[in-house]
Amino acid sequence: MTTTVVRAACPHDCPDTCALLVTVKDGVATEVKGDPDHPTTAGVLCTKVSRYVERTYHPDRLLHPLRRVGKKGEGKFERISWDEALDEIARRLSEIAARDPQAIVPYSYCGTMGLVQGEAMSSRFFNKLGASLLERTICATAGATGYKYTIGGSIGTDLEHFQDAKLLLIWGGNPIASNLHFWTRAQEAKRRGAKLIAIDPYRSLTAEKCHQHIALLPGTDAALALGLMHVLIAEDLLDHDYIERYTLGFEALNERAAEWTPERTAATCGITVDEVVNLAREYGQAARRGEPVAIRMNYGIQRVHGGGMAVRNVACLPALVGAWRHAAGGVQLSTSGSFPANKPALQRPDLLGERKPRSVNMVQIGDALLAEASPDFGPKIEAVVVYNSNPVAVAPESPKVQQGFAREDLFTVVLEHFATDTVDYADIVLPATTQLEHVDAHLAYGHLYMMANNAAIAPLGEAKSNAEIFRLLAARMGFDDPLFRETDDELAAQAFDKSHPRAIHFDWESLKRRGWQKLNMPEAPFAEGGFPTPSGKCEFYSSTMAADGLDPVPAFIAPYESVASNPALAAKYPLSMISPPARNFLNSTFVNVQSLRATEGEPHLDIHPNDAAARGIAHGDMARIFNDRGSFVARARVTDKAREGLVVALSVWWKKLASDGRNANEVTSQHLTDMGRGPTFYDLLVQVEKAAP
Ligand SMILES: Nc1nc2c(c(=O)[nH]1)N[C@H]1C(S)=C(S)[C@@H](COP(=O)(O)OP(=O)(O)OC[C@H]3O[C@@H](n4cnc5c(=O)[nH]c(N)nc54)[C@H](O)[C@@H]3O)O[C@H]1N2
Ligand SMILES: Nc1nc2c(c(=O)[nH]1)N[C@H]1C(S)=C(S)[C@@H](COP(=O)(O)OP(=O)(O)OC[C@H]3O[C@@H](n4cnc5c(=O)[nH]c(N)nc54)[C@H](O)[C@@H]3O)O[C@H]1N2
Ligand code: SF4
Ligand SMILES: [Mo]
Repeated sequence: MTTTVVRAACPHDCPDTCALLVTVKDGVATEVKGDPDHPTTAGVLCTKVSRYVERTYHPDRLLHPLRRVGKKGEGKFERISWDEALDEIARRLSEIAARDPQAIVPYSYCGTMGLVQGEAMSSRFFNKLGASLLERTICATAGATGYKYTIGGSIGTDLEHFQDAKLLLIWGGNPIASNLHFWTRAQEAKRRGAKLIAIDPYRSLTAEKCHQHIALLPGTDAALALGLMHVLIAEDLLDHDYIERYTLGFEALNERAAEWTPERTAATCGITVDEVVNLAREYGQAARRGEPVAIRMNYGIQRVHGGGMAVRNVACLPALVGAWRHAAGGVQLSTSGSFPANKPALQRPDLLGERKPRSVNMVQIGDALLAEASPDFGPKIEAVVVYNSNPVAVAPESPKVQQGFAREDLFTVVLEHFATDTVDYADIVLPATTQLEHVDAHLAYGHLYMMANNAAIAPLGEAKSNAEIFRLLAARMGFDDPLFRETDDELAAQAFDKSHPRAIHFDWESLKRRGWQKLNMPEAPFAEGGFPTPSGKCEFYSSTMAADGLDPVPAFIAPYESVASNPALAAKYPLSMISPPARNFLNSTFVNVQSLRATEGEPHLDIHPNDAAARGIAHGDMARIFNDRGSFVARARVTDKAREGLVVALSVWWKKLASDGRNANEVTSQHLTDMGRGPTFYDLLVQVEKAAP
C-alpha cells in the first residue's frame, strides 16, 4: 500500500482559504486535514471541510454527462457520452451565436474560488464567443465599492495581528460560522484582555460569545457609524495628526456627523442612546490610550439598500482615531485587493476585440430570463451556461428565477458535482471535478498567502475540470488559437503578476511544492497613509463618488423595506427578515452532505417570543413566511436571539431538501444596493403565520 500526503487549498467561498493536507492511500483520498505549519490555518479546519472526503465520494456525485428526458425542473436525465454532450452544446451555442452571441449568458460565482477553475478558460471561451458579460455581484460588490471609495482597495488589517487588539468590533459578521480562523485570534485577544463587541441584529453564535452585543435594526449600520463619528468629534476623541496628514474632507464629514446626534442615531438604529455613546467612547478612548482598536467588518452589513454607504462609513472610523497606526488596528473587510491576481492574462478580455457585449447582473437573473428582446435589454436570453453556482437556490426572488429556468425555449447547460436545484432545469449536465481531483491557484480574502492546490486523486468517473470542459468546448466550436490549449498548470503559472512588488517571488512550481507563500506587505498597511485612493488619503470626501452621482460624504440610506422607511408596506408585512449563513453549510454547498444537514436539522425560522405569541405560534410549530413575491415554510424556533420585529432564516437550503420545495429566497427581492449593483438579501419585509404541521 502506498500512502502519500498532498498539499492542497480549500476552494470554498470563505475568507480563510485553508491550507490542506490530503492523505491518499492507493489512489483513494482518506483524510483531509489542516496544515499545522500554515500560520492562519494552524492545523484546524471547519466541520464542513473536515467532511470533504465524504462530499467527494458521495454516492450522488455526478459521474457522467446527462441529457434531460423529463420536464424542466423534474430532474430526469439519461446518460450520454462526452462526445454527444459536447457536440450538442457546440451545435446549439453556434446556432444562437450566429444570430447574436449576446443571447448566450454565462452564470457563475464562487463554488470554487480557484483562479484556474473559476474565471480563466471559461472567460476566454465566452470572450471569444462574444457572449453577454455577467456582473458577478451576488455577494460583495456593494461593500467592496464603498470600501474602495474610502480606502482605495480591498486591503485591510492582516489576520495575523488581530490577537493583539485591545478592542475588537465584530460588525455584521458571524465568524464562528463563517471566518473560523479569525475567531481563533479574537478569542486569543480576549484571553489577553481585549473586549469583544458584536454589532448584529441577531444574537448569532458569535454575538452570544462577545462581551457585548448591540442588536441594531438591519440596514441601519451607516447611521450607527455616523452617530459614532458625532460622539468622537464632540468629545474630541480624534487623532488630529493622522487626520491632518492622511485623510481628505474632514470638514465635510464633521458637518454631516453633526446631524447625527446620539438621540437621532439611537432612534434610527432601534438601540439606546447609551449604546451609541458608550461604543464611541470605548473606541475613541482606547485609541487615545495608544491601544490597537480593530474592526472586523463583514458582508452581512451590505446586503441592504444602503449597504455600500454602510461599509464606507464604518471604513472611515479607523482614520478618525488613528487606529491604522498599529498592525493590530484598522479594519478588515477583505484582503483580496492585496493580491496582484493576473486576471487579464487568465481571462483575456482582449478576445472581445471591438465588441462590447451587454452585461447581465446575476442578482437580477430572474427578471433577465423572463425579459423579451428590447432596445434597452438587447436580445432575449436563449442559452445559459452555469458553473460554480446554484442560482435556483441562491438568487433572490426565486419564483422568477425558477420560472425563467423553466422556459422551454431556453437551452441550459450546468457543470456540477451534484444534482442541485439548478441541475434539475438543465438540458445538458456535465460532471465537474472537485478540488481533490484538479489543480488550482488561489488568493484569499481573509489572509495574505498565495495558495496552491495539487490534484490528490484522479477524477472520479468521467468528471473533468471546468477548465478542461471549456478547452474541449472551444475546440468543438473551432476556436483554434493556442491559448485555448493551455493546460490547467500553464494557467496556474500565470495566476499572479510577478512584476508586482508584492508577488515578485511567485513561482508556480515552488508554490506547488510548498503549498503557500505570503505576499510582501507591510505589517500595518496604512500606518503612514499611502491609501490607494486618487488622493492617496483616506477619503472622507470622495470626488469619485460625486462624479458617480453619489453623495460624496458619509450618509445614511434607509432600507427599501422596513417599518420606518415603508410604513405602507409594513402595514401588510410588519416583520424584517434576514437569512444569513448557516454554520454547517457554505451558501448552498454541503446541504446534501447527510452528516452536515443532520446537524442543521431542517429549515428554521427564529422569531421573538412577542412576535410568535401575537401570531399564535409556539416553539416547534411550522410557520409560513410570505410577502407579495412568494412564501416558504420553516419550523419556528421561538427565541429572543432574533430581536422583536425581526425573523431569521439561516440559509441557504436546497429547495428540494425542504418539506415544501422552497427556501428563503422565495421572499427576497431583486432590488439593488446603492452602489456596486449588489443584492439586498437582508432588506425585506414579510408576514408570518402558523402553517399546517
Ligand atoms: N459556514 C459558512 N461560512 C461561510 C458562508 C456560509 O454560507 N456558511 N458563506 C461565505 C460567504 S459567501 C461570505 S460572503 C462570507 C461572509 O458572509 P456574511 O454574510 O458576512 O456572513 P456571516 O459572517 O455569517 O455574518 C453575517 C452576519 O450579519 C448579520 N446581519 C444581517 N444583516 C445585518 C445588518 O444589516 N447589519 C449588521 N450589522 N449585521 C447584519 C447576520 O445576522 C449575521 O450574523 O462568509 C463565507 N463563509
Ligand atoms: N437568502 C440568501 N441568499 C444568499 C445569501 C444569503 O445570505 N441569503 N448569500 C449570498 C452569497 S454571499 C453568495 S456568495 C451566493 C453564493 O452562491 P453560489 O456561488 O451559487 O454558491 P453555492 O450555493 O455554494 O453554489 C456553488 C455550486 O458550485 C458547485 N461547485 C463547486 N466547485 C465546483 C467546480 O469546481 N466546478 C463546478 N462546475 N462546480 C463547482 C457546488 O457544487 C455548488 O453547487 O449566495 C447568495 N445567496
Ligand atoms: S470553508 Fe473556510 S474554514 Fe472551512 S476549511 Fe475552507 S477555508 Fe477553512
Ligand atoms: Mo458571499
